[in-house]
Amino acid sequence: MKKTVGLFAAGALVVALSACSTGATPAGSGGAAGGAPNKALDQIVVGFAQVGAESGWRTANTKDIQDSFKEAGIQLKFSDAQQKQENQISAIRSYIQQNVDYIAFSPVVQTGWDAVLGEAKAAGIPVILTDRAVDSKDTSLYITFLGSDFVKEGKEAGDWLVQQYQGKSDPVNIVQLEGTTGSAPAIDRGTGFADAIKANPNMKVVASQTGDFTRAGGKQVMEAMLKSQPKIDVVFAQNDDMGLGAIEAIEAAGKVPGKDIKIITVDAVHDGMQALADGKINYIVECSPLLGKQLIDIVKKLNAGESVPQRIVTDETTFTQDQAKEALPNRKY
Ligand code: GYE
Repeated sequence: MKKTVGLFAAGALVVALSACSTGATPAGSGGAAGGAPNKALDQIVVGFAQVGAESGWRTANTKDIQDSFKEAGIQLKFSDAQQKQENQISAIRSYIQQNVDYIAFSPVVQTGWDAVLGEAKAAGIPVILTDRAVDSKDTSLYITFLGSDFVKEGKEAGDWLVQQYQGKSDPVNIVQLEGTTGSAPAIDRGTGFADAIKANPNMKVVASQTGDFTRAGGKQVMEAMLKSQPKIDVVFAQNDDMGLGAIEAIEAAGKVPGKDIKIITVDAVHDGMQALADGKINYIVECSPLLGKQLIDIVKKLNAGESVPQRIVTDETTFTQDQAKEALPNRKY
């Protein structure tokens, strides 16, 4: 009898505690996660819902996150959504069910998250966005967004191009290989690039299509564009992998990538940097996949009851061919 009462009391305590944490966790209210859980680091559980394994960037990002959690001694539950939003939503729901302490995820597309993030909020589980943003009016659905400024990346790609053709008024025909349709980096890089070139009427994006951030996608789209476009001067690939796929298509068509057709990409992962050093790509805007340590910092701060900024922008640079040759030997990914 005594035992039964004890169990019941313990049950009541759990209910009381979770009710308390729900009330005390105003997810995304500008930073703080509410009352400090102050758990020992090895007691903290973070569920991470990754996009997939579509690119060299993603592989480096996954490795960095897994390594950083190991090093910090914080428990990580990891899932790969294979670039499907419905898989990511199920992963998040399963983390909510498992009552993890934090959910971190990189949303495959920008919209359609309000329902599941509302469920996390109701369960009192703070959500951290890494890498990609969500498009939601309700910013209380997440604590912070850690990642790059994709508009700036697109703008830097366009600025470089404008500079290359400065003083010339001949037509410059550009084709764009877009990332995953509806994803923050595809939308924002496209916006930044268009903005940078818009003052130059001779520069025209003559075709723009998604290659879904993959090498195979970039190759396929480029093959079709080489057939349908009478003259292509420049490829703007919204990531290295699609640019690398485009190089294969350009070479197969008997043209010289980097010379007959200039190529600009974003990411600066190892294979992209190698192609840049080899003269097949002309310019790369860096996008850092190394978000693991910053994610750990956020988790530690929230655990200690400290606030974090609602937006944390990653530092990054750009690379010319010469700069790539110099940077390659020390590049970690
Ligand atoms: O540029 C691309 C990846 O979201 C920043 O996703 C990331 C992008 C990255 O597939 O290679």
